[in-house]
Amino acid sequence: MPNGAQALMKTLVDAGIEVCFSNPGTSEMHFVAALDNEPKMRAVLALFEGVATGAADGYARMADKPAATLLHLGCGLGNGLANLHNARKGKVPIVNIVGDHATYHVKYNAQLQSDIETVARNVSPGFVRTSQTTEQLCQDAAEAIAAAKGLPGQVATLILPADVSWGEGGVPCAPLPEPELIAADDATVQAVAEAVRSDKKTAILLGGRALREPSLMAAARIAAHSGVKLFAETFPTRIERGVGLPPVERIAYLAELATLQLSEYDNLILVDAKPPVSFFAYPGKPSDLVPEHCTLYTLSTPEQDALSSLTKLADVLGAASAEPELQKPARPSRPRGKLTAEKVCKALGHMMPENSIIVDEAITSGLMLNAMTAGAPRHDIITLTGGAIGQGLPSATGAAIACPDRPVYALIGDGTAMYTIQALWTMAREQLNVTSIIFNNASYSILNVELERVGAEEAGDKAKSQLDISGPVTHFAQLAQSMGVHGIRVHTTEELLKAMEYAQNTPGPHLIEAIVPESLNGVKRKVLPWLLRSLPSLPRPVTKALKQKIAP
Ligand SMILES: Cc1ncc(C[n+]2csc(CCOP(=O)(O)OP(=O)(O)O)c2C)c(N)n1
Ligand SMILES: [Mg+2]
Repeated sequence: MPNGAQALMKTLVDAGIEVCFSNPGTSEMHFVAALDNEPKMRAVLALFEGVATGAADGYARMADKPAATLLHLGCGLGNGLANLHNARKGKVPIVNIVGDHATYHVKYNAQLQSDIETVARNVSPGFVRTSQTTEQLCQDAAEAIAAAKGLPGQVATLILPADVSWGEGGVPCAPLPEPELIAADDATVQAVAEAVRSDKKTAILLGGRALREPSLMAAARIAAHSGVKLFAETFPTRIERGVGLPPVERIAYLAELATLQLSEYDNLILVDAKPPVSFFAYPGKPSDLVPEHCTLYTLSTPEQDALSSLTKLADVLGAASAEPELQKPARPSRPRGKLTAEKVCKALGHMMPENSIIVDEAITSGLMLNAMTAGAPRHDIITLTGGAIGQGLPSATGAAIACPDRPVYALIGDGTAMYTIQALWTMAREQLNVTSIIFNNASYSILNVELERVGAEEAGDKAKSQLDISGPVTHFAQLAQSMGVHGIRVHTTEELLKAMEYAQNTPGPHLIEAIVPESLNGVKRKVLPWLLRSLPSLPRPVTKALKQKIAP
């Protein structure tokens, strides 16, 4: 008879969970020992729990199945919470295994004793369970896995007391049957089809899994046939794009620009997406970005299957054989001159190979990323779904483990990079094909923009110092070297291109630290809030041109 941990390991791999991102402690030792009995389980050590959880997120986005995390009690789980939050918002499946004290030890309130379930509930509202007996453990695990994998994907947390783990008499459990995918019902499809056929201006907002190729193609056929506009949500979990795929305009991060994008539509059809809302509240500005005159329709919810719902809609509209608009090749030219964040994005668009995976956590330095890569060969972009920074380097780690044959580019702000910089160590240890590009602008630049936008203009030196990371300036290339990652600092566009070419031709992880000015600095930063405020009073062609300039 296996012990609990051994049976749990078998239950996990039988359900297709083959990677465990771990940061263990004493209470997880039997699980750690059980790794040796299970050749199908790959164990990947992370030096901070936020790296383990972010890697599990990036892995699942690319592998289309969950990984497990192994975390140490409430404190370990707490350290991993921000990236579990990003996974939750992205509807990404993850199975957390959180070790706990032995059941009989709890009453002594030892040092690490804490309320793990309360910590877990925030990111795992649909499934938190403390397994009570070794016999029951694997049934609990199978249910956790099923909860994580069902639509919408979610974070499931299984708490594993040490005695349940080491106890004899574990019984591996076969995977539970996969639930059937449910398409939108006929009445809903008919109502949406009527909206599309009406003479009102109609847009479809695609989110979640609707941003993957099959759904995009179905939506693009509908667009080609019926003239509806296609939008993508602001922060896609994973969007497939580039040459040969339908181009889709993303809703802008800046609420004023999003309002502008949506203002001309009378109907908005949601497909695996929420109605757009402002990222933050700003004094005197609306939170709800759907125009008042606009009618909302939901073709399919995150619990339903976007692809079969869109296919049904296309059939009802007679759009099934329409010729979709597809992106043509259009790479930017090789950048030259002074190095800027925009030129880094341009260099990427110029040279990235087909099937690249881009993890975008470049914050203000990535303003031009979408435009510069739109006509590049086919690729995926992963974004910061929950707004909790420190996701990019871990996520790139997980994506590279899911897709070892695909180049991964992690585009990361310098402030953001410092939250989970330990991911570099895991990239080196696992020899992952990740090129991390850090935009060192020595600033929390976006917060300086936000400072002006929220109207807190009287900020003095003490306030401004909280948004300034220029003293000391972090040396990311040296940090990378110290963790076994080839690292180089570049000051010019030529140096950047050389470093990118070297990274492309040399397997294993690389870090390129680009010393760049802030994308929104000086006059631009001062003018932006004023410009955004005046958008509603400007003529439409002018506002469209401005949107194109600020956030193409
Ligand atoms: C977990 C978490 N902590 C803090 C923040 C607030 N925050 C948003 S962006 C940012 C700084 C980003 O700086 P950087 O990565 O350098 O990008 P830049 O603004 O310079 O483009 C901070 C601290 C957040 N979003 N999430
Ligand atoms: Mg910065």
